[in-house]
Amino acid sequence: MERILITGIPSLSDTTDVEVTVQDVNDNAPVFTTLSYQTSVPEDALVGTSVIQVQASDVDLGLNGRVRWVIHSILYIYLLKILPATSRLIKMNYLEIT
Ligand SMILES: [Ca+2]
Ligand SMILES: [Ca+2]
Repeated sequence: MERILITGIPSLSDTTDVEVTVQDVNDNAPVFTTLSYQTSVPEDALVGTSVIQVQASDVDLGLNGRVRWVIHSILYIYLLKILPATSRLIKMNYLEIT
């Protein structure tokens, strides 16, 4: 809470209390807890098998601190799916190594 003073001519004045709430802006990028992950999964593992859980944090508040996961690799986009609630990567299709 801040107090504001206003003056005029002739020199009369009054004061009032003003409450200013500073809102968070999305000025921080999410940061992975670990720089890279390495794991393995059998090619005959069932669809839905958990492959790995990744983690990232964002110091912004509320929605600004929410991390959204997207798989960018064309190769893996059909093979793996990331579950937003748990940031867990699961197997979506059968993989075959020839
Ligand atoms: Ca952020
Ligand atoms: Ca912020």
